[in-house]
Amino acid sequence: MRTAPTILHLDMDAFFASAEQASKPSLRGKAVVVGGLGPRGVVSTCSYEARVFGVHSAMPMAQARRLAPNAAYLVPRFGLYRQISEQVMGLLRELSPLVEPLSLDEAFVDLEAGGTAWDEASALLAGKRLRDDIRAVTGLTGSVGLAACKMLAKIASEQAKPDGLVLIEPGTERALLAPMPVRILPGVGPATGDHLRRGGINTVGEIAEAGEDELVRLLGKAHGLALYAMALAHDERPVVAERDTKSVSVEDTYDVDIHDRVRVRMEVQRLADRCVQRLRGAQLSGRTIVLKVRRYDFSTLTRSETLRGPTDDPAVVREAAARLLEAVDTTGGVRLLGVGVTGLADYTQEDLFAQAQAQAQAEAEAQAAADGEPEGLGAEPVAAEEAVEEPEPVVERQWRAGHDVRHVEFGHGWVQGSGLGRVTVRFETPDSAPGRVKTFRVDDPGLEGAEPLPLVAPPVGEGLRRSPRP
Ligand code: DCP
Ligand code: MG
Repeated sequence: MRTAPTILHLDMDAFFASAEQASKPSLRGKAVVVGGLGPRGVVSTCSYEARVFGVHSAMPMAQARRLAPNAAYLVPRFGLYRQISEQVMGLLRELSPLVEPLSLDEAFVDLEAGGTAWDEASALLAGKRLRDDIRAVTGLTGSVGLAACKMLAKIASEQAKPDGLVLIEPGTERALLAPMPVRILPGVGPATGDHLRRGGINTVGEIAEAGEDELVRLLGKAHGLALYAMALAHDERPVVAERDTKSVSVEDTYDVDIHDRVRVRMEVQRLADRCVQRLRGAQLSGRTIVLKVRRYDFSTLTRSETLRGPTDDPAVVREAAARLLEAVDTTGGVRLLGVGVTGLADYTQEDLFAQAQAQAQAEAEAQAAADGEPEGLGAEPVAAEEAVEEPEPVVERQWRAGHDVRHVEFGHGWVQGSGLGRVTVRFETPDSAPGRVKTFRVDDPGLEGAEPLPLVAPPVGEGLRRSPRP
């Protein structure tokens, strides 16, 4: 393990709810709950003001309403959150090429690999600057943990919440972990936690005391050894750059084994095309092409080829897949074929028209996936987080709580609520004072839907608000 606290973990504070508060001045300092508002809706997250009442992520919305009846209830606006996430991830990539996002609002960064930090003082400085920059660029706060390994960097950012920074000095890890509940360790969910408790182990220190053999006896070899190592603060997991471990892929299983070599080739071409469609839909490109073949006897082979640079060109993927197939013996027949692309990179598309098309494609793919199209080779579902957004009751479909609107006379605002043929709008913008509320008929011709406004007005001179670099 490294000797300097140069692994950084960032986690934005109450992410969706903070974005809503930044967007809507009247909600700042108030209880805000974001999630599905339909009958089976669950809480995505809530502001710290709402957490005081016991509301938390994944709680049924009905329960949240009982606990915090006066909170503002809003549906998520994923487009806005994704934009903010991209800004934040951009700032992280300025620190190091080794950035490992875990979700829209959370990532590890290897500061040492980026040459940004090499000891405690430089790591602390980088962490402080990052927090300032995030605030300047997005208007939101994020908490930062710094430590010599991933596990502790994440624990540190948890301790730093909200709006703080915690650095764990190398050498102090075991003492720090010892009194903590076992659930703090990665890989300890409710089931493992219960299991350990029945074995008389409640804290991380007790895992260390129990010893390796006892852990293996309780949890089996792989899990036991891994957990014992974590309890001793041994965590050598590297920060893995974005998407390196993920893939986009498609596969088909055939009812009848395919014997005809020409037909096999055709199927592989078809799968390559579908894979590229999916890749483009997710606005990605990748360097490694993977072919998967399951033969008549269930023996399964994967073959891969890594290109010089990332591609999303159907011809390139088709050719690579065909080359890989040439090296595979299919006499006897195949029952499954798959084509995948890994080593993914963000795909930047200048052409707005193509971008719109890619978006439509991603939506179609997500729809197809939802309709039960088979997913292959552990494919990442495109826009999975969209699934949280559920259909609203009919009256609210047009005027969804929390979404932006524009009125010809009163300007920009957001839907505070609707029902009984009326819609209530609060007219305010991210940089205005808290605004006034007005009620309209749902079919008011002066009212229309609008795009979210940026939370921070774009700087006049680029970088003016960012912290100075030496
Ligand atoms: N999220 C979700 N459903 C969950 C958990 C989270 O939709 N069950 C979404 C909403 C969160 C975002 O992911 O805003 C980030 O999740 P976090 O766990 O980081 O929670 P928050 O950022 O909201 O709060 P915290 O300050 O505790 O990090
Ligand atoms: Mg968070």
